[in-house]
Amino acid sequence: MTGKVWKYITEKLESEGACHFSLLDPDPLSTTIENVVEIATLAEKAGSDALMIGGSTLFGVIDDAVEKIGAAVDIPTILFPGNVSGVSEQADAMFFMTLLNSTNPYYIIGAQALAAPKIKMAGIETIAMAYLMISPGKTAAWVGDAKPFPRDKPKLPAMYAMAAELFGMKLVYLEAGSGAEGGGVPPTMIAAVSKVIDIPLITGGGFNDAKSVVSAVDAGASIVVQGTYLEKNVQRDNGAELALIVKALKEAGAKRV
Ligand code: 1GP
Repeated sequence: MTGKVWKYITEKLESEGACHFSLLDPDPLSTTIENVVEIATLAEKAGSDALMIGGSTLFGVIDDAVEKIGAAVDIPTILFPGNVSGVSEQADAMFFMTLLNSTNPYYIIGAQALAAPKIKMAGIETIAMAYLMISPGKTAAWVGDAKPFPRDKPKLPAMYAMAAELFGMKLVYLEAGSGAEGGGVPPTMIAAVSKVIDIPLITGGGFNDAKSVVSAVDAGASIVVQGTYLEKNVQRDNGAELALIVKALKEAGAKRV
């Protein structure tokens, strides 16, 4: 059954060509819930289309953060779990992810199986997503026992993305890792992967300015995720620069409608 959030995403992609998602990591060791809620409201004000909530090294329970973020915004809250600890009934939906280039079956199917009963019983909307780790991969690659694809080998994620589509997954995520250097996943890789699949491609990890975000969309990404940029900048100017980044993304997306 198609859920509300998936419908929202597909309708947005159809009418606007591309979406901007904001990643929030409510980790009490490095931030407060109040701070994350403020970033969330500024992201929404700047035009970001949805909030992803999660992280690889989640300390504590995220229910409270998801509930408070959800109460403060109208855009969807989507869980982006790094493990079973990232599941919350408070979110509008969750990316049901499999780290396909992990070397450890736990991150491909083990954690998902352990979380499945709770997710089914709670009736959380799930969006099946192939998660592909691109070098450097950062913390997520280390935690997920991944063998990140080299940045100059686009055929490797292209094959995995095709397999994901054949498995019936709804999205393919090319992840360079939060805080990745080098301006995100290379546009050549995004182009090579998006060309061989008919499902939307989402990418994140190191997209810190309008130029890299627009390059990703021009190369074929449907959704670009920013996390670190928001944490570092969005409160500085009340989201003014983020609004320009989102505007540039939408202009690039409009060319594809
Ligand atoms: C990480 O792709 C996301 O999972 C976002 O990365 O924090 O570098 O924006 P950044």
